[in-house]
Amino acid sequence: MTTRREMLFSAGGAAMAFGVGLMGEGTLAALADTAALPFANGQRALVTYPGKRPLLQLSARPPQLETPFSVFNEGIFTPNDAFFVRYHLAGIPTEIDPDTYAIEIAGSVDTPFTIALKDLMAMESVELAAVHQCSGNSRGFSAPRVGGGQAGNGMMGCALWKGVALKTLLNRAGVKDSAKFVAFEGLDGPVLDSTPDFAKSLEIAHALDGEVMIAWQMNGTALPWLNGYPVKLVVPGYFGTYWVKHLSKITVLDEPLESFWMKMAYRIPDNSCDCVEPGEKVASTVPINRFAVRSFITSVLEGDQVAAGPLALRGIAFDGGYGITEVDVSTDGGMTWIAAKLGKDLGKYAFREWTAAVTLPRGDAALRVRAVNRIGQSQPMQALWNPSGYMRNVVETTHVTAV
Ligand SMILES: Nc1nc2c(c(=O)[nH]1)N[C@H]1C(S)=C(S)[C@@H](COP(=O)(O)O)O[C@H]1N2
Ligand SMILES: [Mo]
Repeated sequence: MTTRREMLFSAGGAAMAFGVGLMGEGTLAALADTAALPFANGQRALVTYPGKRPLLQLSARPPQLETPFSVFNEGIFTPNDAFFVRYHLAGIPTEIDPDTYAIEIAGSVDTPFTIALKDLMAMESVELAAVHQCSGNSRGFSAPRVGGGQAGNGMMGCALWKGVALKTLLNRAGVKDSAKFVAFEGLDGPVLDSTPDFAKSLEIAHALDGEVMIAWQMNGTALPWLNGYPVKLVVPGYFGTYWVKHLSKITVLDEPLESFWMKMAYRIPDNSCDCVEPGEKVASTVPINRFAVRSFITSVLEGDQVAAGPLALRGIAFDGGYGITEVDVSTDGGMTWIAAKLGKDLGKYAFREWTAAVTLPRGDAALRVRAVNRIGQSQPMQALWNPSGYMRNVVETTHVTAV
C-alpha cells in the first residue's frame, strides 16, 4: 500500500536544511546568486526552495521569498513557481497527508463539523482571478526607512484561484445570529510557546460575501507547498495577511478575535490617507484592509538602457476590487500624460494589463504610470508614510536611458 503523504523536502536530508534553517544563512548566501533591489542594502540572495524557481530571499527562518520583478512581464498570471512566500513563524509544516487533511468549523454555529479535504474538493467550486499582496510589499522604499522586511515590489502576484466559497461551508454549519467575526488558523505554529500563534479574523458579513474562498487550486494546479498547500483562504481585494495558509480551523465568534495579529500587528492609521508625517505619533489605528490603487511598468526596469525612438510600454495595474478604469503614462517625469490602452478585463480583482506607445528622445527619461479605479481613486505623486511601511501606492518612476 502506498501512502499519499506529501513532504516539503522529498529530496531528503540536504534539502531539508534549507527550509528549516539548519544551514546558516551565510552558507546559503555563499551558494546562491544575488540580485539587487533598488534601495540601500537591497542585495538579496537568489535561493531555490521546493516547487520554486530562484527567488529573492528576505529571510530563511521562516522562509520569506520575493518575486523578481521581471516575472511580472511574463504574463498577467504570476507562475506558481515564482509566487512570493511569506510566513511569520518558523514552525512550518513539512509533512501533510491529503487523505487525512481536514478543516474544522466550530464556534457560534448550529452544527460544528470537520470536513475532509477530498470532500471539500468535491463540493461546488468557484473560480476567481485575484491579486495577492503582502502588506509589507514595497516597504523597502519607505523614506525614512521603517522596521520590518525590506521588500521591493515583488511581494505580490495574480493567480486564478479555485475552491469553495466560505459562505457555502458556513451556511452548512448554520451561523448563529449572535455571530460577529470568523477566525482562521493554519497548520504552522511558533517554535517558542511565548510567540503568539498566527490567527486572523474577518467580520461575519465579509466572510459570508460569497467571494471569500477556501482555495485548493492556484493557476490550475495544487497550491505550492510554501503558498499554503493544500488549502488557503483567499480574501479578494484584501491584503495577504488575511489569506491564511494551510487552513485547518475556522471559528465563528461572537466577539472580536483577541489575537496579537489582529490587535497589535497589521494596523494602519485611522484616517483618509492611511498616513502620518514621519515620526508623528499615530492617534488611532484600524486593521489593514483593502489594497490601494497601484500601477507598474513591467516592460522596462529601473536603470535599463533602451533604443531612442518609438518604445512599446507595457505594465499592470490593480486596486482593492472596484476595478481599474484608466491608466496614464508620462515620459517626462509627470509633466504631461498620455492615456494607455487597457488590456483584457480578467475581473475586478485581477492585474489589468495596459500598453502605451511612446517615443523617447536620446537621453535620460523618467517614466511614470498612474491608474484610476471605478470610484475615482488614484495614486499620489509623493509617497505617503506610516510607521509600518504599509499601503505604498505612490506613482512609481522608472528611470531609463535612451541611446
Ligand atoms: N498559516 C499562515 N498563513 C499566512 C501567514 C502565515 O504566517 N501563516 N502569513 C500571511 C501573510 S502576512 C501573507 S502576505 C500571506 C503570504 O502568502 P503566500 O506565502 O502564499 O504568498 O500569507 C498569509 N497567511
Ligand atoms: Mo503579509
